Amino acid sequence: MFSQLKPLPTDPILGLMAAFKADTNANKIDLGVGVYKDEQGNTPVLKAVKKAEEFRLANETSKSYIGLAGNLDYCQKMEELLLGNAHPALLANRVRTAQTPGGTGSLRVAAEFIKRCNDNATVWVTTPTWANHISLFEAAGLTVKEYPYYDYEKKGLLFDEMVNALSQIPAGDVVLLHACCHNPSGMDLNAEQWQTVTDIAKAQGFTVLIDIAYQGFGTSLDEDAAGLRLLASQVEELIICSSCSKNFGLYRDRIGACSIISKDASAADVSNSVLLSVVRSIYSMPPAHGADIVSTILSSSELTTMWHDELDEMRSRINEFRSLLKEKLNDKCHGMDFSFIERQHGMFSFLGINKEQIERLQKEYSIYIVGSSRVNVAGISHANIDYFADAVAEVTK
Ligand code: PLP
Ligand code: TYF
Repeated sequence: MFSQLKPLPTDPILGLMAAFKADTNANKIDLGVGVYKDEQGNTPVLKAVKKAEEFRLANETSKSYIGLAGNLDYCQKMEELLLGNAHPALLANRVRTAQTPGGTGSLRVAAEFIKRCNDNATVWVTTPTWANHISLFEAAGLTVKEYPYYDYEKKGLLFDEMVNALSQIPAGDVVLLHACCHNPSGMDLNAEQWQTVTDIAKAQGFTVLIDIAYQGFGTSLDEDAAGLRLLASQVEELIICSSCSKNFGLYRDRIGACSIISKDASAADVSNSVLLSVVRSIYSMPPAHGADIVSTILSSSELTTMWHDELDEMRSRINEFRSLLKEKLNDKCHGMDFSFIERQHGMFSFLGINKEQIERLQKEYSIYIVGSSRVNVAGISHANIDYFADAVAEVTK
């Protein structure tokens, strides 16, 4: 039976990780996979996480099953982190949340949930988007289509084109929006644009799915969720797929959440029963560790302060290097303008260089960036920024 199988290509981003590991050049730079790195190029466990893990080791009393929705305290804390403490949707008891294995698990659960709502739903994603979005929704048997988003020429948003496209999407379809730190472009909507999109969603009646994988990496925990909170206060139904991989640095512990907002409390109970049925049919119950860590941190004011400080430090470092990178590249690459890097948010921006130049960076300089020219700004440090900017100047000459 297995002999029928044809080999499939690997994920290009994860492939870069392996190629980087195997490279013996001492000057090599990894700007590929979206993982935060400190000045030394490490991705350390956050101090707040270590403290919470110590607490857990000392206090865990059982390894019994945790239930379909996972850790309920974690689910509640995530709703508050995403929506803010006194959001009207929370006060009206319209939100139901399941702990999921990472943001990816959340998206996969959401895809099955959408399929149960409407077998014929089309999911609309930004051009471009995180490649996994497309495969995750297609894996659930949904059709995926794209709407204009990033302007590769002007390095901004194609907002008018986006508005035109969204204005044609009917009720029964789903529109995926990145809450902040758009992957891969770094280009986010401003407050006015969020309001416009919300108005279109209300007029058209389509359902919005918000993917929030970088809360706290853009401007602040609250600012990065402002668009999501606006939508949640003005539309009847919303799906939120969140991840603690980046902001808690819990990547390999696979911790995220899928939150469904319904039109009222009783509709929310129905949605919840379907959400949990989907969970049961995929993995039954999520693993406990990551959720315990997050709920321990968010239950302690001391650990929450520690986490906020560590998150602020990560964001500040990224933003510092956005500015430095812009300066160095503008300085060294004559006739090119990299000021867009400073206007974008989160770990990613497209350099806007071509395939051949990207290949030269890898072959001649051991600088690894994704084939779309997406760079992870967190991979830049004081130690490598000149080497990087000189290499970009050389290949773009
Ligand atoms: N959504 C986006 C846009 C992402 O970039 C990622 C990956 O980092 C995820 C979701 C899911 O991340 P994870 O499954 O590691 O929590
Ligand atoms: O885009 C990124 O780099 C992150 C990490 O299959 C990632 O979102 C990349 C590929 C993948 C899973 C996670």
